[in-house]
Amino acid sequence: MSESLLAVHGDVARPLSLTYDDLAALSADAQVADISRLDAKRKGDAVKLDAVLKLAGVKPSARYLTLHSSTDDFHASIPLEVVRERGLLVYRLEGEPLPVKAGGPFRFFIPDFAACHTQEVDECANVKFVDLIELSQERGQDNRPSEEEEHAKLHERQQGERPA
Ligand SMILES: Nc1nc2c(c(=O)[nH]1)N[C@H]1C(S)=C(S)[C@@H](COP(=O)(O)O)O[C@H]1N2
Ligand SMILES: [Mo]
Repeated sequence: MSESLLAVHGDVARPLSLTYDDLAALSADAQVADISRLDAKRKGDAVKLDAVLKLAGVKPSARYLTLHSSTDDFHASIPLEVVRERGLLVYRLEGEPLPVKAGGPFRFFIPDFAACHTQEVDECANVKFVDLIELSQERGQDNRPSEEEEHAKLHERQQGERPA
């Protein structure tokens, strides 16, 4: 059991606060088992972002989706339309909540991301430890590193954090 919550706020009809059990209880067509089938370097089970957005009832006014991690104050804001269909939320590994070292308890994942900071939706937008998904009309908070050097430092730090 995990007490961690994934909130969905902003331009939605029904603000949500989801647990591991809530995601696990979503219907079979919302589930994407074993994401290593999509990317050999990734592990775990996910739910479709779209299923969560439908649950929340995203308003037509929403144009941006912002992924917030208060754990390390990391944020990425991306146009909703480009991730609505293909975005995933990884939440389970081997029948347990996704561990922090794998970016859990909730990790955003876009299977076919572009290289780091090349586009609005790049690998850097695969936000780990997501605790809030915010829908808005305008672009939200985004502190993905824009400078090559700053970005290289962030990657170095993350290498250290990654499991051996
Ligand atoms: N919370 C959080 N998520 C994050 C980051 C971060 O520093 N904090 N770094 C991003 C960047 S820059 C990249 S390239 C990917 C790297 O994911 P990986 O370590 O699983 O390869 O995570 C992204 N998600
Ligand atoms: Mo990155």
